[in-house]
Amino acid sequence: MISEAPAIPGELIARLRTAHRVAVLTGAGISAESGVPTFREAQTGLWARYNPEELATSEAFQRNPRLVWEWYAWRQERVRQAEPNPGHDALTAMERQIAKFTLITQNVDGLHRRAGSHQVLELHGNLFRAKCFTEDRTVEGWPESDDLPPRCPHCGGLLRPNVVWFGEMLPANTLRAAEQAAVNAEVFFSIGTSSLVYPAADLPIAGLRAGAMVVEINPQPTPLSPYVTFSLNGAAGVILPALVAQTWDVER
Ligand code: BJW
Repeated sequence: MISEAPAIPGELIARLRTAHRVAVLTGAGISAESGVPTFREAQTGLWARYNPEELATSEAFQRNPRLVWEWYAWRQERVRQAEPNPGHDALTAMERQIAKFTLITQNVDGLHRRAGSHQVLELHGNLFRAKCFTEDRTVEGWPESDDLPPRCPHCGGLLRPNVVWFGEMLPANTLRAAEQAAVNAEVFFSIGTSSLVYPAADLPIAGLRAGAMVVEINPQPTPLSPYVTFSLNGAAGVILPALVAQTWDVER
């Protein structure tokens, strides 16, 4: 991984200084420097033999609800122990500089809000919320039990994490707001995402088609890379603070 920020293109700095509308899409890579594993990297310990793509489905939950619930409980614990990193912090600083700033995240870890970002659209839900698998209603609290997953206090159905699994619809209003932000943006950032999962992966393309300058920040190339205006190759926690400091001359 590159630890020094690559030069930030002057054209990007100039565009950001006058921009009124900026949209940012983040993925698991922005939380990697907080110690939260990315979605597609190898898991550790107990979970090393499981493939996350195969656990994040309603079929997996139906087959083995306890296993899936425990995987999410393990991830919750890792996130509780994590802190936002300089990449998250730089995005909160960027929000303060831009009149209409929208932070669209695929992450379910809540770290952007913990860092202090306000305009956050959570496309894939949140690890710390639950809903009823049977009735799909959000559930705030439930009786403690040794049987996992816990049961819905309303109907007795199994509870599941309130996240979006493969084959499920994204929250309609949130997706609509994200699409609006993408097509209205003067600058669109795609940060720390493999750009493999739709409809999130379409957002930078929608921005590009509508005339945005599209900037990718990632140590690795992705399927989006050939189309972007600028690729900044490296860690978000290194590049974003440098970009904010060079653009606005502000203390974070
Ligand atoms: C760093 C870094 C550092 C490392 N700094 N970077 C069109 C075409 C083909 C398929 C489809 C399509 N439209 C829909 C589909 C189907 C499907 C899909 O996209 N499949 C693809 C895999 C092909 N999509 C869906 O099913 C979606 N629903 C839907 O479309 O509904 C309508 C519909 C229904 C039925 C049929 C058809 C349509 C739902 C998608 C839900 C995704 N859910 C998950 C799980 C959420 C809960 C959980 O966390 O457990 O969301 S899957 C997983 O992937 C998770 C992530 O949010 C998402 C994206 O992953 P992300 O964030 O990109 O992470 P990684 O690990 O892949 O990448 C990390 C990146 O960081 C890497 O690039 C690193 O290099 C980089 N990095 N360190 C910066 N320091």
